[in-house]
This record gives sequence, C-alpha cells and structure tokens, in this order.
Amino acid sequence: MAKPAHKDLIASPAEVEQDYRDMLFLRHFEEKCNAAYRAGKVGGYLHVYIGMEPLAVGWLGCIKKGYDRVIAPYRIHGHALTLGSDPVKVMAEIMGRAAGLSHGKGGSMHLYDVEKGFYGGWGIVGGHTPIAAGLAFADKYRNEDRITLCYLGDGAANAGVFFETLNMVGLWDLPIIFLIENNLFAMGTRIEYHAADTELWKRGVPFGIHSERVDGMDVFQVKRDAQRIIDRVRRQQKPALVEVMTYRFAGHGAADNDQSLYRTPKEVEEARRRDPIALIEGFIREHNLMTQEKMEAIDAEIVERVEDIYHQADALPFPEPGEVYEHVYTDMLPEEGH
Ligand SMILES: Cc1ncc(C[n+]2csc(CCOP(=O)(O)OP(=O)(O)O)c2C)c(N)n1
Repeated sequence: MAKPAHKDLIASPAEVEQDYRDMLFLRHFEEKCNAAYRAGKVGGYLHVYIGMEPLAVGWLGCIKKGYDRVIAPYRIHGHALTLGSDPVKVMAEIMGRAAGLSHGKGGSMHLYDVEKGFYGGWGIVGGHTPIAAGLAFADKYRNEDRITLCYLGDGAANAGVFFETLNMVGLWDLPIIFLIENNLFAMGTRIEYHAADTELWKRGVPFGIHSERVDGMDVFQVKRDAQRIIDRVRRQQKPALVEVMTYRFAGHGAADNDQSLYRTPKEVEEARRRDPIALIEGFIREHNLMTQEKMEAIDAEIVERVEDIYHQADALPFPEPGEVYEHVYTDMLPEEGH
C-alpha cells in the first residue's frame, strides 16, 4: 500500500480489488461461453463483451442498482451479471435451459431481469432506443428521479429510429443517457465505412442534448466520467449522450470466423495494449496493491467459480416442448372498449 490508489480518484484498495474481480469474472465467464459454444452447448447467437468490460463494471457501478433502468442491445452478458442477475440463470439462458432468465427461450441476446432494473436484451439494431425513451418518459411523468441508461453500438447510432428518439428525448428533456459503445465495428464494417461523421458523440448536439466522448478502457477513468454524467442527468432531469471509446477483441459473434476480412491481427495486438484487464493489473502492480501471488489466486478462484456456474447450468433441463408458446406473447389483453 505504498502509494494512494489514484492521485485524483478516491478508490480504496478494496474498491480496486472489487473492480478487478468484477472485470475478471466477466472475462472468464465469457471465455467459458465461447468454449461452450465451440462444444456445441450454445444454440443460436453468442456475442461476447471481451475488451468492453469497463462499460458494464464502471457505468453500472455508478447507477442506483435495482432502481435506475438499464436497457441494451444484444452483447449483454456483462450488463446482466453486473446488475446482479444470478450467474447460473444467465449461463442457463445462454444454454437454452428452462431455468434461464428468459425461460430458455431468449438465449444470449435476450436476457431480462426487471427486478434488477434490466430491460434486455434486443436484437433489432437501434430498435430498443425508443423503448428506452419510453422508460425515461414514464419516470419523468411519475416525478421519480430514476435515470435510464441506454447502451447502443456504433452501428446502431446510424439507425433512423435513433435520430427520431433523440429528437423526442431532447424535446421532452427526458432523464436518459445514451451510451454509444464505439468498438469501431458494426459486424465486419469499420466505422469509416458506415458513419458519415465518425465522431458519434456529435449525434446529440443538434437536439440540444449534452454530448461528449470519453474513454472506455481504464475502469477508473470510466467510473469518474460515469459518476459525473449520471449525477448531472439525475440532477438536471435532462438527457445526455456519451460516446465511449472501446474495442471488441473477439469477433462480432461466435460465428465470425474470418476477421481478416475487416482487420489485421496487428491491429488487435495493438489494441490489446489497452486491454482493460491488463490496465488494471498494471495499476495494481504500480501501486503495490497486491502481490503477484494474490492476483494469481484471485484468477484461479474466479476460474473455479465460473466452472461451477457452468456445471450447475449444464445440469439443468431444457424447456418442455409443450411450453413453446408460453412466455412468448402477453396475456394482458386490453379491456373491452379500449
Ligand atoms: C435493424 C437491423 N439491421 C441489421 C441487423 C444485423 N446486425 C446484427 S448486429 C449488427 C451490427 C451492429 O453493430 P453495432 O451497433 O456497432 O454493435 P456491436 O455489435 O459492435 O456491439 C447488424 C448490422 C439487425 N440485427 N437489425
């Protein structure tokens, strides 16, 4: 404990350890998901967040968990786990088991846990942004000081529906943060080929929305920016748009077998120099916060925990064929005359 944890961040050694554990847990959890996919244990899609962990751990660490609302696209294991969803239920959903968060019918892209404030889990790119505005509208209408945190990708930032949503959100001053996860790619299309203006933070400016670009790799910097912006939106009851600069180390999805079509191994290697896990490990070493043995012990403990989660989930049954139409459509029919 030779030096303070960070010269202008009030982070105790215990907080640093917690952030390290949380990010490492997401990393190992998703490496296990990838292995499970390769072993034929995951049906459908699988999109991992490897390299983007601070966006979940940092931002969700600064909201009021279970009170504020969170909604995201389909790269969402990290969001559900960080919000406190039962990891066995998350893994079970990814593996299509009946005890999964969506009864085994949603899979990796459709995790929901409303008790934890998590509203999914959406596969139509950009399509969840007006739903997010609806959540924020409801809170404003009821005079509740909740905020809505809406994650979306750089590709989604081009969707027409997103611009319409920004207009309404700006007009109505809704308490929402659009967090654009700029990982530089939309599937195999690099940002220069899909966005007329690659400074995505500017998307909010024409609508009078407070907009800025921030870092997404150094979890401590991420937390500082997140807390400042979240406090601002809650206090002012006005929207914000944040472009968070990050990088996707894995392929777009588990079936993305030829990344050479859109990037070189050298580029990935260079981006790895700012791997969020390597950055926090470097920080821990620099400030003598843990011995190498302790870091290795934490790593081993987390690997074991993830193995245990996987085996628990794998022991769970699939849904019965007769349940196929259950939990698909609402049974809340409108009353007659409405
Ligand atoms: C409306 C719509 N168009 C196209 C697709 C196919 N699609 C799935 S993911 C994706 C890329 C989205 O990229 P981005 O928003 O940057 O998110 P990332 O995968 O980088 O997290 C596309 C085009 C879709 N799901 N929905």
